[in-house]
Amino acid sequence: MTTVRTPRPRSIDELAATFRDQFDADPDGVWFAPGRVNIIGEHTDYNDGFVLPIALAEGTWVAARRRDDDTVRLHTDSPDVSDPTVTLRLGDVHEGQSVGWASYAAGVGWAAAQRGLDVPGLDLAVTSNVPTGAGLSSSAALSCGTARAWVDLAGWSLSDTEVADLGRDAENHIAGAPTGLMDQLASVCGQAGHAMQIDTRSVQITQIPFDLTAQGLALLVIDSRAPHALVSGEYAERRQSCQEAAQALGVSSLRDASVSDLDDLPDLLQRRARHVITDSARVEQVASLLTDGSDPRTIGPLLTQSHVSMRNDFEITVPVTDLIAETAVRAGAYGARQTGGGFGGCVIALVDDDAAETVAQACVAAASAGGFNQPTSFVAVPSDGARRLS
Ligand code: GAF
Repeated sequence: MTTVRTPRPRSIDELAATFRDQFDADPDGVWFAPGRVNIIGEHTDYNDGFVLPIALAEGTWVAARRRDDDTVRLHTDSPDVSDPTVTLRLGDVHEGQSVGWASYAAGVGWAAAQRGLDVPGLDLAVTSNVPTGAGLSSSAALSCGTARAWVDLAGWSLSDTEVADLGRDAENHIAGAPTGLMDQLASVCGQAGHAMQIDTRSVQITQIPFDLTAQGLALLVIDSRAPHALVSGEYAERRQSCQEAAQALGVSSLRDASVSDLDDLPDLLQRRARHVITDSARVEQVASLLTDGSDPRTIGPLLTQSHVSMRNDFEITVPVTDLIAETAVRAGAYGARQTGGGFGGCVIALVDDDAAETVAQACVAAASAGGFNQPTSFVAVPSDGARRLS
């Protein structure tokens, strides 16, 4: 039995047919925005640090049609939501008032209006092959796919960073998840065959060639199926701790602190800050190894160190992701770590491509022996960012 399975891409024709069923008209176009995997640098983005994500081939497809009023009608085929069809007026979308899953799409219109843009209503039908709550940025895929569609249909002239910002504002102000900008930048700015080293302070993106296949390697994504939620209190609590640590150190963000500054902080803040500072440094180390001609296998131990730092210092891993990361390394991975916001979701493992199946099966066996959900696995392929497809 094959354990590693590529998620099925969605068909544009099927999505257009769904759109016609829902809205009795053809869409003006279809857009796509990817989810992401973060290779390293976790919870560093809201501390002005470095991150290193790739955009995935998996993502969200958005069929959209411009309206001549301020109504937004949305439909999803996701089985995970109780209200797949939502109708609202843009004027009724307010900061701090979530409208459930629709917040990630309608919130983009709200964010555009905040910038003084003229915002037309839209009809939208969406479908996705990124699992929700798996730490693969299904929400950024929805908000950035919608943002790309809105930009094109409204004729706004915005930079890629400004498009990503619309997505983040939807997430922060309407959905109520206090995230940084990494996921939206990855979803908008991804390039096939590259990882993005992002300096989140200057919002400078360096595209680094990341063609593992050419080296006989694969980045295996193992979904623990222990769902995480960024709107729950834990993510906000970590963000708050980082702010407190920076304040106690007299710096504007942890980007300006070093590990040697932390001795006088209370133990908890010391550990939180140490994770952020060391993980941001690990991004720079991984980026150097990937650009100086080193064998990419040499990044493996840094991935594993990142997991240990998230487990011991930042405390955002859970028993099943610890088990999967340890099992992957024992089964032959060069390194493995939980990716994304944490508290469940996916583990990534750097493996020889002919070892992917063995490593995935070892993780299934270990999870089953531990009484956890059966993990699912696929190989991540660095892909292009949000774009119009038709
Ligand atoms: C989530 C957030 F959305 C990102 O901004 C980032 O903080 C990440 O968690 C952790 O690195 O994906």
